[in-house]
Amino acid sequence: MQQPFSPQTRLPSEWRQTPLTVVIPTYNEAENLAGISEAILGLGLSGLRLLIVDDNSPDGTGQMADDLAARFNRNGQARMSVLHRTGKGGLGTAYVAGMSQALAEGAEFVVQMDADFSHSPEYIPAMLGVILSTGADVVIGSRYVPGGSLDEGWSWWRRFLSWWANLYSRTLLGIRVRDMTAGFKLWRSSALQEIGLKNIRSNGYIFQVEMAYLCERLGFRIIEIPIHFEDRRIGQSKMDIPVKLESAWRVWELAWRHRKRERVGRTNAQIVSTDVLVDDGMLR
Ligand SMILES: Nc1nc2c(ncn2[C@@H]2O[C@H](COP(=O)(O)OP(=O)(O)O)[C@@H](O)[C@H]2O)c(=O)[nH]1
Ligand SMILES: [Mg+2]
Repeated sequence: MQQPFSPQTRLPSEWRQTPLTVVIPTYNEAENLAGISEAILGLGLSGLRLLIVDDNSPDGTGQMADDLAARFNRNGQARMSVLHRTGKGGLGTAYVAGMSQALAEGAEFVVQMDADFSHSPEYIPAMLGVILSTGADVVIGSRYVPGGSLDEGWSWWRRFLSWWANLYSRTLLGIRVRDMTAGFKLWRSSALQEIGLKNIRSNGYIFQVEMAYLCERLGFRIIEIPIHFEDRRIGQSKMDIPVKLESAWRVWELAWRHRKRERVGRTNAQIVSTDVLVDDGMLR
């Protein structure tokens, strides 16, 4: 099947200057950090800043991030920064801290992604092209829209778990986003402000579900673009079985907690997926 858009999207030069902060939470990612930082900062997006949120990783990821930042920030540039937290506080609170800092520093757009190359940096220009050309509130790198795919190495059991988690949370929350647990997203800053990061309590996978749910509750314009999701290149997943199980009952809890959040003067969320995308990442 033909890819509905090219990951190596070329953007007009003024779009490349868009103030955009990529937030990556890390816990024991020393083996991935240099590679992912170089790939992201090498995309040729002059407005892009990289923010690492490290939880005092025992493998020294935090120190390595400082060293990389010193290298990338030579000549008075501010391309990379590091937020150090004192201990493993979970993915959700790491994102809330990192996104809050990005907003405070004036980012117009914020990308969230893993450090482990599951989310290929090559999609970032395409996601930026889509959000700028459509005015969407959020672009989701989705495994479950036409053209999206999962690592061939995933066992049937992992596929089943991911499929089931999606079906369960979509049905229970009554929402239409296809990839509810997607961790690769590009946010318009105004959308994060409207969500109110201080209202987010979830950690683990449920953080992604909570954010997706609020996007629909608040009537956002959501675009899912297809990605190929690679298994992490090096190291182990930090998401263990208890985190996964906790997510299941937390879906109920977040449905209750956000029951009064309204769409402010908007009709239903508009959810668009790839069938309207053309080769260069722009919408028809
Ligand atoms: N700062 C911080 N990062 C975390 C924590 N847990 C996971 N991460 C990072 O969050 C990202 C997603 O975790 P990962 O293990 O790849 O989850 P998976 O892709 O679902 O297997 C990776 O970059 C991890 O290093 C945490 O407690 N604190
Ligand atoms: Mg990962």
